[in-house]
Amino acid sequence: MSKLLDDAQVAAYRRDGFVSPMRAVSAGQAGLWQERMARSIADFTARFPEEPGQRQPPARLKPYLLFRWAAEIVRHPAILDAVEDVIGPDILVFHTTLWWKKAGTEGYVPWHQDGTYFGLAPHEHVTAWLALTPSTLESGCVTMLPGSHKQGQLAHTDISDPAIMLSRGQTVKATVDEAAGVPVQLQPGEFSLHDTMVLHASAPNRSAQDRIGLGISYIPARCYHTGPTRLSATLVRGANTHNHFDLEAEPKADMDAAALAAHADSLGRFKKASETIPEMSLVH
Ligand SMILES: O=C(O)CCC(=O)C(=O)O
Repeated sequence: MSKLLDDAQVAAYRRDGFVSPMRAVSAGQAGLWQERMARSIADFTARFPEEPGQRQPPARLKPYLLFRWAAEIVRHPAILDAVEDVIGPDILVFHTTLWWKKAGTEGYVPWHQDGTYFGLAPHEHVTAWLALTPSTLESGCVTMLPGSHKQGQLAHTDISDPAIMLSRGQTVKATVDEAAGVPVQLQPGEFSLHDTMVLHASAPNRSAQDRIGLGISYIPARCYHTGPTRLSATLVRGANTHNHFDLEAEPKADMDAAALAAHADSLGRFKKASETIPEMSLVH
C-alpha cells in the first residue's frame, strides 16, 4: 500500500521519470527553515570563507551533516513516505545539495542525468527537490524531459562556463528537445521527485527573489557504490540491510565539533571516490 503517492503519481514517476508537486510542509515552515538555513550558511562562511570561483561551497553539500534544519528536512516523514513509494522501505540519504540561485544572477544548470556522477548501481536513486522559496519559470525552476530516464545512461561532457552551477560543467552530449521539457514549478514547502536517469536542467533566476531548494538524493539500501572507496550515507528509514555504506551520525547541534568532523569525513570520501570514477565529481 502506498504511503503518500497515489497509484497515478507512482505511474507518472515510472512513466515520466518525475512526479510533482507534493506538499511536505506549510509555506510558513519552509520559510522558517529558509531563515535558519540563511543564518547557518552565513555562520559557516564566517568561519570557513568560500574560495573564489567555488561553484558549490562545502556548506551546500551534505548540509544535513552540519545543520539541524537540514537534518530535519531529510528525515521529514512526508518526503520519506513519497520516497518509500518509489524505492521501498529501507532508505539512505546518499547526497544532498543546497541549490541557491541568487535573485537576478546568471547561474544555471545544463541538461544532465544525476546518475552519471554518483557511481551507484543499480540506478534506483531518487532525488527529492524541496522548495524553500518559490521555484517558478521566472526564478529558474528545474525542467524535466519526460521519459528520458528510459534511455539509460547517456554520455556527458564537461563545459567550461563559469555560470554553470555543476562543479565541472557536466552536460549531456546529446541534443535535447527543449520544447518537450516540463517545468516543475513549486511553492515553498512543496517537493518533486525525479529519477536518477531523467534529463533535467534549470535556467537563470530572472526574478527579484532568491530561488532556494534542497535536492536530497535517496537510495534504497540495496544500492552500492561501484568504486573502491567506501562511502558514507545516512540511514533515515528502515534498516541498512546490505551494509554498503558506513552510517553517518545526525548532528546534535549546528556545526558542533562532531558535525564538522562527520561532514569533512563524508565529503573527503566523496572527493576521493570522484578521483577513481572519472564521471563522478564532488557535486553531481
Ligand atoms: O536546482 C536546480 O536548479 C538543479 C537541481 C538538480 O540538478 C538536481 O536536483 O538534481
